[in-house]
Amino acid sequence: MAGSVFSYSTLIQAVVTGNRTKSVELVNEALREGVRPQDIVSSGLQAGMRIVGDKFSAGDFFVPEMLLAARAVTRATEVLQPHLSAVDMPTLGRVVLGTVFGDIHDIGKNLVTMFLRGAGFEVFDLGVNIPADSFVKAVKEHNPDILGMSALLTTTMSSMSNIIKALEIAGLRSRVKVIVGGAPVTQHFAEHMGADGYGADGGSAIRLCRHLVGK
Ligand code: B1M
Repeated sequence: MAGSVFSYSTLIQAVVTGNRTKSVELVNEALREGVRPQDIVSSGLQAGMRIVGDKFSAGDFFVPEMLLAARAVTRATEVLQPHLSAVDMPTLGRVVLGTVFGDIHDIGKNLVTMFLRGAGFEVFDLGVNIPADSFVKAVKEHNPDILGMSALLTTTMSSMSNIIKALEIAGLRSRVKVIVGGAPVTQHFAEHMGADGYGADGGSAIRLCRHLVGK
């Protein structure tokens, strides 16, 4: 729209109402106006998703509304992808990442993947609903510096410790650093279950991974 000025509240509203077309249009508008992609994610897309979650908790929204909002964010994220990706950067390290078994939430994991790739990490994204043995198999196959697990449900975050145990049984635990994240996960939980680090968001995941690979 000629002469329009991007506002976060309009983008948040588009996400909350699950309006894909408007979300994409507004992200493009923000990019044209020079807004940082990272800020579009945190102050626009993620802020909208927080409101969707609150409405779901309050019983004002149901799964279909969450799904529509998720699709709007996924489309908007696709537009942001090239702006978050690294060009001709030396590889900082290799990361294998996935959402744990029983959990199909992937927006946060996809964003972390994009942020890490943007920072120069080589990332193997295993997808969602990944059982412990598939994480172990991927560590054997890709020999990563870091294994990342994402969980959005209080019922699935507990399986993260089983994956660490499975790595120990396979004799791989000392070969790979383990990081965890997702809305219900905390620093305390990460330390308690034996992870090497916790990332609250894409930016902190970058800082954490750089620290763990010593770069
Ligand atoms: Co669901 N869901 N959901 N959901 N959903 C939550 C998580 C919930 C908190 C909503 C609520 O009640 N307020 C609630 C969980 C409650 C709990 O566990 N105590 C919930 C529920 C209950 C459910 C179902 C059980 C609902 C049902 O069927 N009755 C069901 C479960 C399905 C399953 O997984 N088996 C379900 C389904 C869904 C949809 C499919 C509809 C959809 C997901 C679509 C998709 O992902 N493709 C969905 C959505 C969209 C949400 C909310 C609204 C938004 C999640 C999101 O995308 N956030 C969510 C409420 C909320 O989180 N406030 C909710 C935006 C995203 C950018 O943030 O994922 O936190 P996040 O990722 C961040 C950080 O956490 C961090 O960085 C990311 C970027 O900054 N991070 C990492 C994430 N992973 C990381 C890994 C790292 C480091 C950092 O290192 C490895």
